Amino acid sequence: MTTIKGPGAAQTHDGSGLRVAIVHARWNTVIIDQLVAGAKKNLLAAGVLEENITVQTVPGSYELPLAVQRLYAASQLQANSSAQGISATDLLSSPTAEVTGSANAASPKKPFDAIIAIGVLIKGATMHFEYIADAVSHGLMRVQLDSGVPVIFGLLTVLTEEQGLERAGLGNSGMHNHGEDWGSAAVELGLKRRDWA
Ligand code: DLZ
Repeated sequence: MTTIKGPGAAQTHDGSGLRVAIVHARWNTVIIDQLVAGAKKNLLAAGVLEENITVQTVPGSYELPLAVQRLYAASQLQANSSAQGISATDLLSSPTAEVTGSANAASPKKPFDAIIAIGVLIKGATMHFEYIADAVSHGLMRVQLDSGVPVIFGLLTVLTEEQGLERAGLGNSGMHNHGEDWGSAAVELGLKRRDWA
């Protein structure tokens, strides 16, 4: 079945000069892993260097806004710091932080050009879903507007597991992996934000 819904024709952008973070929740890991892989795939396809992609996890989606805010602040501090070798983990002072990629590298790094926040909320029997979805949506928008860094909204708010699997490209309907769109959006916004500075 054809549909008019979607991000439109793919655009080509050169992401080779960009530094991007992916922050993802660990709830609903099967779906999350696929979304993260899709985002990373399109970042790499646009030329973003593997070493310039940082992946960090948080327990659940509710933790995403703070993690995005602190990660971006840490990357700014890191860029401004004359003390080379200060790690993002040190700056975040987070006992549970798990940083992969080059956020720990001793070489100076520029602040992130975009951050992709990925979570999967699946509606349950209580009001948890509504409260978390609302708080995270507003929180991520607030971080984006307060900081000026593009925060890509990779929060799936689905009613069933099947809906989540479909949107990660794991269903039977042929729906594509939405994580890929988020990777592309991060590159486009990371570049356009420079033009809009
Ligand atoms: C508690 C909770 C529930 C019920 N469902 C989800 C979910 O579907 N997706 C998700 O990312 N996180 C969920 N969480 C965990 C919260 O986001 C959060 O991690 C905890 O409430 C601790 O703050």
